[in-house]
Amino acid sequence: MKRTWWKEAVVYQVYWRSFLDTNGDGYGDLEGVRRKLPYIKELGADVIWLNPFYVSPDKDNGYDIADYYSIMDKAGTMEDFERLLEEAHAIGLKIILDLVVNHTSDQHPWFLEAKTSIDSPKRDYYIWHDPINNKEPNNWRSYFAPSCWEYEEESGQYYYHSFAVEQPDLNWENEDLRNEIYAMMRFWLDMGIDGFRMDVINLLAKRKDLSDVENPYELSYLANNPGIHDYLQEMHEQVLRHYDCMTVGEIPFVTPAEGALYVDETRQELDTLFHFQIADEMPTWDMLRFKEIQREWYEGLKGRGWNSQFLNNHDHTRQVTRYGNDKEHRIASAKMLATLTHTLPGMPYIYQGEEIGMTGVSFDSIDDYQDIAMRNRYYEEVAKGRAVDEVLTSLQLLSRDNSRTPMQWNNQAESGFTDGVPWMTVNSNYVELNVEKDLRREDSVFRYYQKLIQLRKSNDALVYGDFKDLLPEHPVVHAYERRLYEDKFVIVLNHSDEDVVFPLSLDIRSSVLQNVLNETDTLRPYETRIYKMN
Ligand code: TEU
Ligand code: CA
Repeated sequence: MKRTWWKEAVVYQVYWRSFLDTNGDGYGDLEGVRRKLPYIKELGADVIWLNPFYVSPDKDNGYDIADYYSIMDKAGTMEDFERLLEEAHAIGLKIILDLVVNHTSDQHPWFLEAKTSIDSPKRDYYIWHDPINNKEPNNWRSYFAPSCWEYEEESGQYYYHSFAVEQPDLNWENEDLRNEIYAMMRFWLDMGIDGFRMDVINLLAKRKDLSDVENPYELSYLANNPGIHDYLQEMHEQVLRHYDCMTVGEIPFVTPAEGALYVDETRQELDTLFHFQIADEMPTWDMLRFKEIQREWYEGLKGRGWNSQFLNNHDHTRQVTRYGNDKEHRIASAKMLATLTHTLPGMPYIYQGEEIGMTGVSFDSIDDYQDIAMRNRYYEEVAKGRAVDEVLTSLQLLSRDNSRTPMQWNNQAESGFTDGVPWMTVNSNYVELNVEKDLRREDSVFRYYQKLIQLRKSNDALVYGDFKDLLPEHPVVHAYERRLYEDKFVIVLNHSDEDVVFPLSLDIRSSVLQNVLNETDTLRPYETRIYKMN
């Protein structure tokens, strides 16, 4: 496929509010990101994705935007952002921003105006419906609430929200609204940003048939509705094609066939996507399913469009906790998972802290959890009469707060994240698990990431090479090759707590990168080897 800078890039996701606090208010900030640019550069990343920092009541940590053109106080000022962007560019790092245009905050001036009367010109920027039989129009749930309809007293109508009540969905059928969004995108692109990560971008078009669904919990009816590709093609035509930028769409509920419609290069919509087949279908590791998902996406996008690889982010529990073994084999399994995201086909994404193998948390009380998704669900279930302990335990493993605890920089107070009181409790393992320690050790997770990234950068086969699963049926070993012309790599890894016999015949002592010191024909727990075959 055609070469582009972004296909070769590694993205580092910065959840800035948990990254580095420089003014003692307990929240990370843009100035903190700026100070750590050399760190991100040293790791080897090329692009930084910043989670939303726009003015927001912060009910959903910035995903409820009240002003697309200014920066919230917690994050800093526009000057801070301009300085960050300039210094990033000066050292060869690009920055992409979160584009959240499926919904706004209920405090956005558009919504405040829309609420005032049915005749307000902004009314149609949102989605309204009369009650049916004196209640919600149907049984659809939202991501964060029992219904996607919220009653608005003054007008006697319901408004539609795919997420929290405080996040009303925008009406993309309205042309004025679409033009406002395109203008806003141009504003940031003209400032020099390098692209967008597009929040739930496949939710923009809404289902027209309002009948009840059989299983409201399954939520896929919120996404991929007719009209979505028209909006994305228009957005490309109006905005994206005029800039040298990259776009990655957050696209839940897609199979490879549907995913290809978003990223097929001839269709002029998005560059790449996050699909959630792993995150949503694998609460814990499932090797055969994982292999199948990788094969299907490779085949589905082959020669057409570009995938992304990630195993965690700010919404999904840290990968070493969810998919590795964060107790006996934390370091080996963190390196093994890294190898997967950096050598399978697609752009690798690193979520801050992953590069030192940070782990998830389980707090004892709901009061320590901040995540609106978890809190709303907790209170909904408790109200049904379920025992509080049982509800808490059932929500812990997948709570979004698992990945939102502050970055662990060193073993000083609050892990060096803040001089004040952190907005969210620091994981108590920071004394042993922190950046400073990893930087001192040659065999650390951080050093392994560096080597992995360098290996990928110096070998096009790991970026553009064909993919072949060598052991589709093996329950714990994943072995696959990446081949570009005469260059071939074989990656072999053992995803288990037990030793296994090395299952391929090749010169086992010639690996170019390995996460465990071992040259025998037995793979140790989580052992991973990369071989270059010529
Ligand atoms: O997340 C949307 C979301 O919840 C899903 O994409 C989910 O991760 C997926 O279906 C897999 O389970 C985005 C943001 O990342 C999140 O932080 C926001 O809360 C949400 O949109 C609303 O803006
Ligand atoms: Ca701060």
